[in-house]
Amino acid sequence: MNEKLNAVKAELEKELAAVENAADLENIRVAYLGKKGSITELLKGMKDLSVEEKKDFGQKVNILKGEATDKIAEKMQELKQKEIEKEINSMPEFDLSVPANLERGSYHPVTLVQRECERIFKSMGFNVEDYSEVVTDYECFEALNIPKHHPARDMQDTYYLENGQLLKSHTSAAQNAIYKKYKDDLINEGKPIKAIFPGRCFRNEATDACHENTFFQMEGVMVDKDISISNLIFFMKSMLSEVFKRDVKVRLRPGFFPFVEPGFELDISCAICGGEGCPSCKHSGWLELCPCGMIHPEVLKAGGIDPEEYTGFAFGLGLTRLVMMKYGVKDIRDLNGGSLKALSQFTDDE
Ligand code: FA5
Repeated sequence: MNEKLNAVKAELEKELAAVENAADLENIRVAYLGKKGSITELLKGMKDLSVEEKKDFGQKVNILKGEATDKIAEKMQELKQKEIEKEINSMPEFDLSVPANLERGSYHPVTLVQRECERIFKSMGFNVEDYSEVVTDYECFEALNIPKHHPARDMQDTYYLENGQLLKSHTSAAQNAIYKKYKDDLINEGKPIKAIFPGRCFRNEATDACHENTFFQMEGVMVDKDISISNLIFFMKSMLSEVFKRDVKVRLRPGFFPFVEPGFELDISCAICGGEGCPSCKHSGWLELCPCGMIHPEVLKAGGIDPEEYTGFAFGLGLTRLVMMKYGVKDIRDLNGGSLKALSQFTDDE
């Protein structure tokens, strides 16, 4: 048996030294370590040995099996590396002296409108905040007065990660962190909280001319003593007339969101059809653009702010829809389509 073992070992070493590609190496692995492989057969052949011999020989075969496994793995690594090097060497040389023939790129229209909104709000004293796209259930729902199993969650189904976190379905998910970040300045120094936070949002929903599964919103909040709906309307109007550089027709109607009370829907007259009705506005002549309202006392409390002393407004502007209205884009899906021809026509006015 020992001779057989030595012969298997010598044969394996010879074959490993000669093998030149990963496919042949895999065949070798199967031939030695597979179910019917020669090393496996050595183990099977031990049944006729005495107990003492079994102990001694079994140990030797196991050592050989371990060595064979390691050597094959090592060889596989070596062959793969060689294959990568071969591929790199076969690539055509990169000629640095060839003149570049690249056209200048352009900003995505969402970036242009986002920057425009940031500029407008900054000029009115708002901070611009950045927030993660991956958030916790608490940030996205619980801190916004949307407990587990609340029906409002149905409107915002999103993509969940295995660790329980989720891709944020609305920029409101940053509200709690913003309140906590600025509450001390508000309480101790009397500085109002004024912040906007644009961001990418995700929803598990069917797409159409005005709905995407990935889109941008821009949230805004203001908290201080005696903030009222009039402040909210003033800031909304100022922003829209600056973005459109003309008077735009808007309407305010009641809207329900568990994190505001009272809540409103701010719709904009559809700029694609002039209010006549078209697929972009679902034939209503109006497009839901910016829900808003007075921040719910429970949401302020969750952010560490006393609702008896402070009030505030919040809005969630549909940035991608604003882009559609500003530039007359009929189908929201064109904005994520990746067509450079379509996207490069937008230019920075600045
Ligand atoms: C919200 O997301 C609330 N967080 C907004 C809010 C903030 C209310 C603060 C009150 C206070 P809603 O689901 O309606 O609400 O979305 C807000 C806006 O985002 C919509 O008016 C629309 O302009 C845009 N939006 C929503 N879903 C989509 C979508 N699938 N594709 C493109 N835009 C969308």
